[in-house]
Amino acid sequence: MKKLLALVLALVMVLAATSAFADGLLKIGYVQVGHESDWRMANTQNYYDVFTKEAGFELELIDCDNDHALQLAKVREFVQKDFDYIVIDPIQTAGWDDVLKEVQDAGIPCIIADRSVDASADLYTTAVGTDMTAEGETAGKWLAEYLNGKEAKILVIEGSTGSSAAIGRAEGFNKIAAEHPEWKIIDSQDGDFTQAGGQQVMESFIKTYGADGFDVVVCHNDNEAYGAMDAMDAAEIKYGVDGKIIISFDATKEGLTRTLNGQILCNVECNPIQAVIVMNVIKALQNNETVEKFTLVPDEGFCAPGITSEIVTTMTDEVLAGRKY
Ligand code: GZL
Repeated sequence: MKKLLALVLALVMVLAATSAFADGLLKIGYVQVGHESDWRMANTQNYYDVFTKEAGFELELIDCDNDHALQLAKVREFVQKDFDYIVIDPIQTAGWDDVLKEVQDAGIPCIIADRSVDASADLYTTAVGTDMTAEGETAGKWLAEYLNGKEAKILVIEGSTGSSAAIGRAEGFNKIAAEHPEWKIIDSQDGDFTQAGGQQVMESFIKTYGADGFDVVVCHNDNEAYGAMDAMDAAEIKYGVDGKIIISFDATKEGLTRTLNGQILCNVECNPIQAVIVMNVIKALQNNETVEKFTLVPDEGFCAPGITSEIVTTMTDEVLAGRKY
């Protein structure tokens, strides 16, 4: 009888320990922008690949469908669900102070990932992301190198209005454009980082300016560039080395494939593979280590074959083969 009791007791302890271990998973809430682009899907998949139960995490990722108000509401919902960490990729930079204060008052560490917010850095634990302004500058510097003093009429298909990606890329590109009076940015419209948006804006540009009214199209991401190509194909407008100059951002696998084949002449990377960096920041915080207020995710630029550049890497089959997303 005593042996049976001891066995039952041991079993109960093992079960308790097991359930305690299961409760040992770090609960991570990721409030994601949406599913607007290939970049975004790669970023989302990367979080699922990294924040696994085997790695000691329980991830809840919410797709906010590019809706800022919904994003604020979801962060507030997450505060009630006592996550160990809340990660936010902010659709737009403005309007975050109150909700970040609520997260802070709830004692939940908050990481701003990818895009940035117009809020005091005291309101969140740390941030991880790329330098979007530098990305815009890289595009401008490459164009200056490529045009080599030639005049150019430039159209811009912007990313989602109010997003730090659109703001930063415009800021960086315009800084270089200001050094080139021979350039003229004749129009700039929001394509919302989608292929449909890019096509719609390009169609309206073609209607307004005509095939001969522009020389360069700067697209704030690859999906907008694909849409712009769709519109130019329909209007039988050539692009590439002997046509309109298309500049894009993100450098996704498809975007670099179109750079390798000469459709896109310059593609500036914005690396979506950020989850490991965020995980390492979380681990450091778990170990009570001091973390930097901002961790930069490095990126680079690429141009089509046949173009020599000091600013970006010329695409080859090997470069494309080495790309992860
Ligand atoms: C940039 C990221 C942007 C991408 C787009 O860091 O936030 O959002 O450039 C995506 O493709 O939609």
